[in-house]
Amino acid sequence: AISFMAACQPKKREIIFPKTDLSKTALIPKPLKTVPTNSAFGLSKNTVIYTSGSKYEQVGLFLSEKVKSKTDLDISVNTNNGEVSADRHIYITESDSVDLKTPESYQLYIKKDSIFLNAKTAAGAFRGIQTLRQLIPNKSNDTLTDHPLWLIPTGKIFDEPKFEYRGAMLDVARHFFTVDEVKKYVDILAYYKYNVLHLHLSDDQGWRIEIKSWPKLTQIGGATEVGGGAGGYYTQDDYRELVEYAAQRHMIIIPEIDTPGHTNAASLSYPILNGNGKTVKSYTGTRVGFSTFDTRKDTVYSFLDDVIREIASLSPGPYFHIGGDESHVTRKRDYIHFVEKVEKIVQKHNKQMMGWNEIAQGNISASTVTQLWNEPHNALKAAKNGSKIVLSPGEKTYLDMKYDSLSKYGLDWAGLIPVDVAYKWNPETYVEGLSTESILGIEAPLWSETISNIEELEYLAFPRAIGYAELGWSSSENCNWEGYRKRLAMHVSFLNRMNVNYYPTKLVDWE
Ligand code: TNX
Repeated sequence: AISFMAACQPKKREIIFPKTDLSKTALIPKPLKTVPTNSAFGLSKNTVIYTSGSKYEQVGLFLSEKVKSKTDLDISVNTNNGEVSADRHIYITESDSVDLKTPESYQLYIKKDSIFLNAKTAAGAFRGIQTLRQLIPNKSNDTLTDHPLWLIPTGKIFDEPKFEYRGAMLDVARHFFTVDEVKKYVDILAYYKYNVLHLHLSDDQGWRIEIKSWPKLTQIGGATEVGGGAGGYYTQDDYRELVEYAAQRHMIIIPEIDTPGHTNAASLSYPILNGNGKTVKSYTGTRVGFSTFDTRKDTVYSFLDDVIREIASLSPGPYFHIGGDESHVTRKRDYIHFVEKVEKIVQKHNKQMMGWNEIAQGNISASTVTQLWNEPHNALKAAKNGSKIVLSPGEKTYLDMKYDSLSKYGLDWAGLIPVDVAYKWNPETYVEGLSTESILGIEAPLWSETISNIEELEYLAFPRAIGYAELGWSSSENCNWEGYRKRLAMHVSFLNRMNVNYYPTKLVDWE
């Protein structure tokens, strides 16, 4: 006997999908392992997303929003709104499978009528969602059935990051970038599985974050920038908004207050901090290395205690970056005294210190993270002491270096960095003697001496930042320039849809 339910179920007509190949899709970063099964999942108005738990529901809602903007489909999350006859499901599920080795690992099983996305954490699910977004074609197939289907190739994807830290740095001090501009940058970075935005919040030319206990920092120090423009700063509410926006994309913001050099704007606001023996004047040029705090003054440390306390209280992430680079007018012993003292202040506020490679001259603790930009020997010294290293070698990862001699923006002190040079290096072997276990990850800094708005930012950042995303996430066996440049060519539609002013290098045959 046939049950009432079964008898009333409309019979699903078997659709014959065109042959697909999941392993030949243009995913960036390239997943660890892909097994194609050559059929398709038809994303349509009849698709519904189901998620486990409220954190996963946020991820589901994010997917639904992105599906809407790409296809105009309204896909509901955890409700079947009655109007649709849901016959295709996307399940986003927490899993404790041992195959999920890191918090950001995920597995994607794409079948003809369901997609299963499994992850240990919402962050892992979020990374998997980015993969799924990239698999949704730009155009629907309108001939297979009576409604449009966006055909996603079937198969399995097993994926995990190579490095736990995949960062981009933005210098908002040399030129200020608004909250909306930073959000747009975060959106694009998140699509490529970045998980860190490092904000360079202070430098000689400007101070960019409100500190309630030292208000002149933004009143005076916030009012200048390179070239004499108006500058600007984030209120603490603005900063909270950015932190929250990034958190929704499972990214952290690392605040950097650059010290003891690169401090002209702070000393202009409060001359008592100054230690270079000269009268402080506002500075809107692009020289480096002329300013320093007075490292023997107690006020400098009570100032930093206030600044770090206020910023740490706005920062859910584990790190506080103290800069530490190019302190050319600080005596070496004063510099070391300073770094060691400030490390204790950062730790007192429950953060791990981070600093540019010069900090390793001091006796820093193993929990402090050293960011390599130009001195492998200092990175090696820190690693030997148990510290983790973030790799940002100038000649490979500096987004502010020109692509070629004709580049409209950028500097060239670390060389020209065309799109292939940016991609063709292996972080795991870049520093001789530095073991993979010591490498926390990679970060691409964008210094802003030559750029002052989002179009100029995008011109320098893209497409190079997309390559660093792959170098940071994909296994080195999966990083291959010929394969990458072909996949990158297919990303124009995303970049155009996002209105990104990328540099259309001739090294890529853009679609
Ligand atoms: C060096 S890299 C700097 C910055 C400049 C940058 C320009 C580093 C830690 N310091 O102050 O903006 O070069 O490329």
